[in-house]
Amino acid sequence: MLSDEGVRHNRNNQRIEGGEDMENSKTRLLEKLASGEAHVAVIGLGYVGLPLAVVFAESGYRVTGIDLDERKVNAINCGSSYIDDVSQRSVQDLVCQHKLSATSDFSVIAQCDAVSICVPTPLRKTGDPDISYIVSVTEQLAKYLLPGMVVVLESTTYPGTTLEIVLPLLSKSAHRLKVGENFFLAFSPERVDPGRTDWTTRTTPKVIGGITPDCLEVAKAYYGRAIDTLVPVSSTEAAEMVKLLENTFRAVNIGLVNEVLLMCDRLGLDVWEVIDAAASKPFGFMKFTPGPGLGGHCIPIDPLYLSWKLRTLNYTARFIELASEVNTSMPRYWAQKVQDALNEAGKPLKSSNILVLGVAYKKEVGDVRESPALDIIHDLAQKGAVVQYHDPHVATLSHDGVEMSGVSDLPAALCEADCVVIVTDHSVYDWEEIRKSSPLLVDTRRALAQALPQPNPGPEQPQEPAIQD
Ligand code: SAJ
Repeated sequence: MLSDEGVRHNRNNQRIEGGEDMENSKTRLLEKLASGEAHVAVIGLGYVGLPLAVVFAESGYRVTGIDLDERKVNAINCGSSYIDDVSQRSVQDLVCQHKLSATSDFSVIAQCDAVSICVPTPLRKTGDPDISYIVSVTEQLAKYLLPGMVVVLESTTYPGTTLEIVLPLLSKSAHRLKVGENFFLAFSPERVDPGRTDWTTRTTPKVIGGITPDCLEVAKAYYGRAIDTLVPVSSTEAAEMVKLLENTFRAVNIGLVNEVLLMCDRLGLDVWEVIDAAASKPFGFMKFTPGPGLGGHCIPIDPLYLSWKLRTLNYTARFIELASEVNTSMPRYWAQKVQDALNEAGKPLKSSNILVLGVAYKKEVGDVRESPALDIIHDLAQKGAVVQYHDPHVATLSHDGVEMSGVSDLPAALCEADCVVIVTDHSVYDWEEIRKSSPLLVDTRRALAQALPQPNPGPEQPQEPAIQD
């Protein structure tokens, strides 16, 4: 966070003109936020932006969502939600009450008091951060930014983005803006966990850091109306780092538990038994589970934003890079398990019918971004297997230029498969039925443990083989 001196220094870097009455800018903005009469813009209406727009509108603000995807804009203006975690009813009611609308026209920002930016931060093909969405949206925003406004960046990014990239772009505005004086800038990372219902956008504590103390004060007033618990930190860089720690923590621990699986495989131990027993420790242990690899557009990617930033500072973030190496090796491990299972059954992988159960990156969602299932399908197909998939949440998918449609007749597909590989353990699956119908099974999630307990077959009865892992 820039101190007051920093702001004065910052001011010297900016053209100064007969200034807006600074104190008034802040006071008037705080009054609008407190009364709920503020008009808010949310840029980016995906799984983060739409829930945020809804919770802002429900708190009393008038909200205009901005997105370049006309389908999203039209859906919202028709009172329809395209995000599973946002009910149709909530969008419909808010649109009818004129508390929520959407547009692809950035000029609406000139009528707003507050703006939140919720755009993607993917990786480039080189593996480096791609903040082009943040830059392009900020350049648009700068055209319409006026004194007396607050801007909050939510997109997960490396420490320094808000201060070093967003602030200079916004300061190019024609309106002699002075951060912390007549406009306010903060960073507040999103913590949306798709599919989760126990913690929502409103109830999940939200970290927030400002460029200056006044920026933090205004951003807290902006978010405090809609979010139950705010967690203020000393700067935007600290807030950016908090988010990366959260997701790096997950990626590294998932990498560790995947390596424990590889170890147990070589030791002839049941990794699930080991983890379940370790999880009985009431303190000092947090359970993570091995699986097919690391999917989603956050956990596999966010830590690489941090390791990239540290490389620019001549530091190698070894845990991040090692975890990424282990996690990205898991699809190949499981494809080999399928080949081994078929081999045990005297069948070549080549030309065998493989059914992949679940292709979403985790259960109960329909998102296939970075899903390890795609790599497993790719590996098996490359070895000559005939691969189909079933996923109740994913009707079609395209990967490596290959378009696939999920099978619709699951019972038939189970019987026709030479091997079934469980990749995503959606709750809707009848695991007992799958266990009984599949000639050969590879279970990357220990989903079959959810099958009904088998009646005790009595002494000396052979257990049906279900290849676990
Ligand atoms: N996974 C494992 N083993 C585990 C946990 C997860 O293999 O023990 C896998 C999952 O199958 C999935 C990937 O890791 O492929 C990511 O899992 P996730 O539950 O972290 O899923 P995300 O990326 O949808 O959500 C996370 C959020 N998750 C939780 O906090 C539980 C949260 O960290 C962020 O809000 C969100 O990413 C984000 O947007 O950053």
